[in-house]
Amino acid sequence: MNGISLHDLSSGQKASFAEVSRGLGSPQKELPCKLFYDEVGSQLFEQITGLDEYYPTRAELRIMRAAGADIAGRLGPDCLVLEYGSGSSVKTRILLDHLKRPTGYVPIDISRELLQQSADDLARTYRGLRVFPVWADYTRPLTLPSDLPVGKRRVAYYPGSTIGNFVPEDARRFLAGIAGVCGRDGGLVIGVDLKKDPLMLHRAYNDALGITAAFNLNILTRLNRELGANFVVEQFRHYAFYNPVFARVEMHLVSLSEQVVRVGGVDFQFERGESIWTEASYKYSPQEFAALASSAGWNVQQFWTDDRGLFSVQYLTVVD
Ligand code: AVI
Repeated sequence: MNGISLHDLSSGQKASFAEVSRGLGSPQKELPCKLFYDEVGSQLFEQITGLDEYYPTRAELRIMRAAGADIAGRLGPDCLVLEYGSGSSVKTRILLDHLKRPTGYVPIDISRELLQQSADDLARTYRGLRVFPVWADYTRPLTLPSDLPVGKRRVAYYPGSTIGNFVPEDARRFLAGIAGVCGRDGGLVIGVDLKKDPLMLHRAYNDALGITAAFNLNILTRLNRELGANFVVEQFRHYAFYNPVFARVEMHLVSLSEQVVRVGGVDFQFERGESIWTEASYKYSPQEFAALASSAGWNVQQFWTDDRGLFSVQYLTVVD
């Protein structure tokens, strides 16, 4: 069975040599974190979400279970739900379980396999729900399918604190873009990870089983496969730490030796100890996030948190 057909805005979604060579050619070498999510990386991320140390997914699920009915009540009946970075859509089910007559569900994701599977699963579970999966890099401006049903209002769902993976200025631009897509009366339900004990953060990104390390290092394997690079993965070390000055966890891949790596026919020199910065994961206080949202055209209407105050789910509306 082929399943629901995907709206393909992905251009094949291979790593872009231009983007990669720009990143590796910078004084602080860097790679975009969206490159984590090939098939293997997406599976590793799913494993991360179940790790003892990785508290965000469990905390967010707890909040969604406790507040799902309240959230759905605020969104109201007959809305069109757009989900950015839908992944395996586990939290979405909680929302859909409570929503009244959603006119459609539009999951948007960079990982083709996960998107196809979750779109098919959701359509099977929620009979009558119209599902319009869009395979795309949602961090870029995208034109949604023109045949989406018109609901009473458009609401976006952006769980997982993936907003933390943007530097604040890009986060502002991205949130403003969602406000434009949702339009007047639009709503946004967003998961936002909160500032906390740095040791807890450290453990969350340095798990004992080494799954986060494998997730980080997989980016090199991907470049070897897709861009004909010759990274020797064992010559790099996963290194993640919380930087309280910028309130972000930084993930790096540190070169264990002086070496030259060829990517798409171009040589890149690495000193021993030099790093490639692969991800930033910003943590916010409630006030800081409200200020960011407001600068992007959103008002925070409601804020839910778990009993330990680790994570938040927030309901925002477009400023009139
Ligand atoms: C997807 N994103 C919110 C995760 C995070 O926590 O920043 C990605 C991740 N990186 C390492 N572990 C999980």
